[in-house]
Amino acid sequence: MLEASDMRASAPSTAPAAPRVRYRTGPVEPGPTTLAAFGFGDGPDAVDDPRWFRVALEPFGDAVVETWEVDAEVTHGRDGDLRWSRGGGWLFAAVECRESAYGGIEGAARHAYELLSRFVARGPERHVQRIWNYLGAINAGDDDDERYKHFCTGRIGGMGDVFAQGFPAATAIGHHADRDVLQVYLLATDRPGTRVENPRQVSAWQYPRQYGRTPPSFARATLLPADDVLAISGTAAVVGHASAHAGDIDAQLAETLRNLEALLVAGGLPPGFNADAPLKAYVRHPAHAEAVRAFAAKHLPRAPMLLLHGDICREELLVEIDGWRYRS
Ligand code: 3EB
Repeated sequence: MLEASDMRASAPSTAPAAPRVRYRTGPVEPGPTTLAAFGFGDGPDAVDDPRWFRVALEPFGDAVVETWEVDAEVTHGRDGDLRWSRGGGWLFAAVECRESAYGGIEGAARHAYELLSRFVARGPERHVQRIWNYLGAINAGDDDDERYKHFCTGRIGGMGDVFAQGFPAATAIGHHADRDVLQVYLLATDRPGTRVENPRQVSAWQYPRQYGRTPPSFARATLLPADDVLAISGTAAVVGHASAHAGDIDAQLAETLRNLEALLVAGGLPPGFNADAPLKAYVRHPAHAEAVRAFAAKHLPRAPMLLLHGDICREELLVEIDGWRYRS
């Protein structure tokens, strides 16, 4: 039998590990330590559970479930348009709403961010590390009236004090499901993380006026506490503030990989995307899915890679990659 002092000595380090992100095939139900589980595209929902979230993007290839596992029991609930789960110092929160109930994309984005920031401010997990946004017809509308730009305005309007110390890493992608549906979900924790920018790129919140009235409010990546995983934002062929290689999928992929590698260096992670680097590629044109797969097979052969049909927030961008890089 262990003495109390022995038990202390053998206990894990005080900072609980970041959620483990995995892609699984076959039916998956959330278990006691599952913080969140995601299906992709149209499909039957096997469970009615606040942790189960169906992302409105169709996968290329077999159905996959993404799971986030923590080292602790998870509790969960619902609160109007918002659902949440928490455990081990980590919080998942998600909002799905109809734009038409909030006067359009700008009002819906403000609503979603208000709900999320109010909810996060009430609990101990008030450090938002990573956030995902999926909206319909992201590139519809001209110039300052493009829907993505209205989304950016609503987003900053709804971000409360919880985002005041700096923006989380983010993804914003256009879906092809019901155009009226906005989906936003986040990962937060009870300790601050470290924001990471890409020296090859102008920080998004400093983009010049030509990209819209409201610059996008996100960091390029966050190093989650306790520094064992880099959460990587949607990353595309943006150099400085400009889109590179318009119309050229292979050149955009190569530039995107340079940006991803630069983020690993900036975040102090080992180089390369190994089996502990689950990634997602958002592909604008289904005709490019094969090129993306071939690029990934050649340059990211060990990284688990999920391909999804989604529009990137600048019309000329054909592909975007996000994901995680664990220290292992
Ligand atoms: C870019 O680098 C590409 O608005 O939350 C990437 C990741 C992009 C997140 C966002 C936008 C967002 O500007 C677009």
